[in-house]
Amino acid sequence: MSFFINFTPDLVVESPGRINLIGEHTDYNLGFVLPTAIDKKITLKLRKNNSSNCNVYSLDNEKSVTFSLDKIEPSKQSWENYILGVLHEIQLLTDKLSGFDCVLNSSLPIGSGLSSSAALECGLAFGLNELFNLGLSKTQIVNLSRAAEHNYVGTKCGIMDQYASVMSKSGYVIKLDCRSLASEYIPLNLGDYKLLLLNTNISHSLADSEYNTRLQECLTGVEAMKTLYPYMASLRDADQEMLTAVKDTISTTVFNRCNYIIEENDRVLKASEALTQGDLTSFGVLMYGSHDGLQHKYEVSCPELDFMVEYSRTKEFILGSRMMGGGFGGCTINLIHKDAIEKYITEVASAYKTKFNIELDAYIAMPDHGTMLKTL
Ligand code: GAF
Repeated sequence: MSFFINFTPDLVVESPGRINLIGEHTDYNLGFVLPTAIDKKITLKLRKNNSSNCNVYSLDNEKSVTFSLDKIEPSKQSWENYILGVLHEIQLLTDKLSGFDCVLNSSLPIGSGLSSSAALECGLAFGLNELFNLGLSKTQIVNLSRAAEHNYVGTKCGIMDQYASVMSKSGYVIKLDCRSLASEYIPLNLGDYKLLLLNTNISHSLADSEYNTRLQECLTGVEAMKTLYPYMASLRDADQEMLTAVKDTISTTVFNRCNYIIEENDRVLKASEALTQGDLTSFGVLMYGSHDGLQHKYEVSCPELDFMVEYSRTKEFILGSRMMGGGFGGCTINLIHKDAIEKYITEVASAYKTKFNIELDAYIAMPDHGTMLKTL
């Protein structure tokens, strides 16, 4: 397949990864999150090819694949399912899709907790919507991309990643209510501080990880509480008193998972308030609280992430640090004074290398706009 040589696209889409300042694993419990898109993106070049075939070439891993639109079904190759899933979900909504060629490349590190998967799903859905005039709204693009992840990739994820990838505005974080999808755009004014991402280079795989188990554990907690509080629909409706009332009927593990979610929702609300007030010190304390809960109660961290967060704790120029995303690898997010960044990266990278014999990568996260067409 050589269609990608001298490729002239009909349109180009840039689809960003995301960071999440606080509110981890709260989205599928219909709680609150505080994400934004960043300036690391997947670029998709697309053109119609007047056939019923879809040819996709990834410049990064030099893999190409062809699908017939007449036979879209899950593949054994996991990366193909992000594409196939989107095609399948679009076909459920409209019959206007036809053959296309697509060339992909990315500045987003894969498996680093920056949600390259949502960037790919949303970018493809957004691009095909434009290319074939499908008439889908942004909300439909978010929802169908999430459905692709559920039905083809197998991760029963929440709405956060797809929402942030599509709906973000440059310079703002989104305080998103994952139940109503009401969003408040809060200006990200960090003064002399920056958001530093430290990538453990431990690659996570949500489908293989315990992500879906966590969802089940939360649902078990909800079922137990429903016996006393029948109106409850999700952990979003729970408080510590309600959880304590069913403590004897659930396992310690389920108790800890629910306890973390209730606390984390509360932290997101406090953190949003702190950010609005410009109180970065309180914001940082809440970030550390989030990490502690993810490490000890939700148990989705790993030694490399814990090391990175521990290392930051004694540094007065770092206000807060936590693991970010699904967990089991990927990045920490650090609220750090701008003047200390360079020296700190060198120091922590050396300590990390000594401890784990792994190189770390560091990026400054710049909040950016959501998925967009690029002018040709
Ligand atoms: C992954 C999921 F895709 C999100 O929906 C979210 O649950 C996150 O993990 C944890 O907060 O990125």
